[in-house]
Amino acid sequence: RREEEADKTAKHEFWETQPVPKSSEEVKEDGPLHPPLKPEQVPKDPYPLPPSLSWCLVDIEEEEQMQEMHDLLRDHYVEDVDSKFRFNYSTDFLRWALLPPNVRKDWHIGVRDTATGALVAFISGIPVDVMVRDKTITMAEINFLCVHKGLRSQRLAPLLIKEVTRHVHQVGIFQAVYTAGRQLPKPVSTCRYFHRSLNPRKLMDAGFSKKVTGRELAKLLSILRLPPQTSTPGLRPMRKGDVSQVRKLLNRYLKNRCEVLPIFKTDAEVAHWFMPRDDVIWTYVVDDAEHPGKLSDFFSFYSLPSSVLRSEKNGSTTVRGTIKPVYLYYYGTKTDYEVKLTDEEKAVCTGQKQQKALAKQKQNELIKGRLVQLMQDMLVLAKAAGFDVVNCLHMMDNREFLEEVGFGPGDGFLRYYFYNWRARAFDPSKIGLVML
Ligand code: NHW
Repeated sequence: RREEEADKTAKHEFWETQPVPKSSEEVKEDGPLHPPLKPEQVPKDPYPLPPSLSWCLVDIEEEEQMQEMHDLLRDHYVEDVDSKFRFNYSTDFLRWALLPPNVRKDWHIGVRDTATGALVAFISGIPVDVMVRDKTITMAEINFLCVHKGLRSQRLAPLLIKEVTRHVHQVGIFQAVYTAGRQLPKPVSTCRYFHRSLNPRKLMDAGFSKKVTGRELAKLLSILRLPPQTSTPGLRPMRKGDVSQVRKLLNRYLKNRCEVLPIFKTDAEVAHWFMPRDDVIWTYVVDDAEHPGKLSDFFSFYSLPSSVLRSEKNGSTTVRGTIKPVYLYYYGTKTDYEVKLTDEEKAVCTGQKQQKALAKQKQNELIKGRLVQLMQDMLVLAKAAGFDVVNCLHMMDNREFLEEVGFGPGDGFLRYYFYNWRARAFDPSKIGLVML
């Protein structure tokens, strides 16, 4: 809140020139800030860079270029406020995140040092259909904006953003979605990070969680203890033959529960985003014992390690280890299908409105119970796979199970933004789009 208030009067030399609402604006209606541009209104040439720097496309299907991009992010991407941790995305993860079936390879944009050829900055986008309340909009999902530490505060980020915007405009797309930890004009939602520790001792040693010893530690270890095996009958890893059912389950669940959600139009997209990949993404389905082959639920999580940093006397940082978190990705359950009221309930609750409210309440209770069970199993699987902590945001239906399965609130927040789309604010539980 403090950051939001401060931002109302902050000066944003760049963002003030962009089609986003001002931080002080009270958004009352959804809609674009500017209409689609005509092809001749989209600049043909790249934005000028200082002569020491040059634009390039980064072809991440080429092993060497992928490695360069990976190394740039490994050494210069997102850190926490105290510079204790830095995301360390694997090359397999980046391939997953940036090469979906509908990839636009000219949205993988880099900046090189003209003299040495070294990659010093990057920004990327992937196309995504996002439903925002009742509208489905084709957008660019922008991610992995990164400038080498030696080139910070030189207004390179605005150039990267304008350049990717130009490429996106060229194919007739005029909206984007992005997230950032920091406050900018103007978030449509602010979600808090929650953490569920699986390996408390390691997290304490790494400085990720508060150190406790003796009795307190024993108590914590006992609270966090997990059963050795999962408990949901029919739970198994997702297979190729599950793709189309997962697609229907997921689209339906998100539409029913959220107001900002991706639409998975094809099986190919679902196969890309959900089929298990070693050390990247895990998806489990529940193969209903009563109707074999009919899936009733699924959930997924992905691995994103963080380097543990040590600050040196000269102000630089070195890596002193790695923590292995998984992040909750999407899930869906059929538990929300047709909630029927009993005759007794109907007799007590006669008005149509009241009955609808009661049905909704029953639905929420059912979903909550089911999610608690599924997420407990997710923790068991993540622990068995050797992970240290499960992270997620306070979004979708997550608040229904966070406390029950031992998540606690963290210090971090993730803010959701649209470019050229004004939207009234969303409660975090209405956000159904997970950004990697
Ligand atoms: S958020 C992760 C961003 N990356 C990092 O935090 C990595 C570490 N930091 C850096 O590499 C996920 C640099 O600090 C960066 C800024 C590059 C962040 N989003 O060059 P200057 C994403 O990737 C504004 C948006 O001097 P710098 C999403 C800042 O407010 N704007 O700063 C990315 C200021 O503008 P202002 C950000 O520190 C979404 C200006 O940049 C920002 O050397 C991008 C300063 O530039 C951020 N995270 O480099 C938007 N961080 O107006 C996409 C700073 O306040 C928009 N700034 O003066 C949509 C485009 C497509 C549209 C299609 C229709």
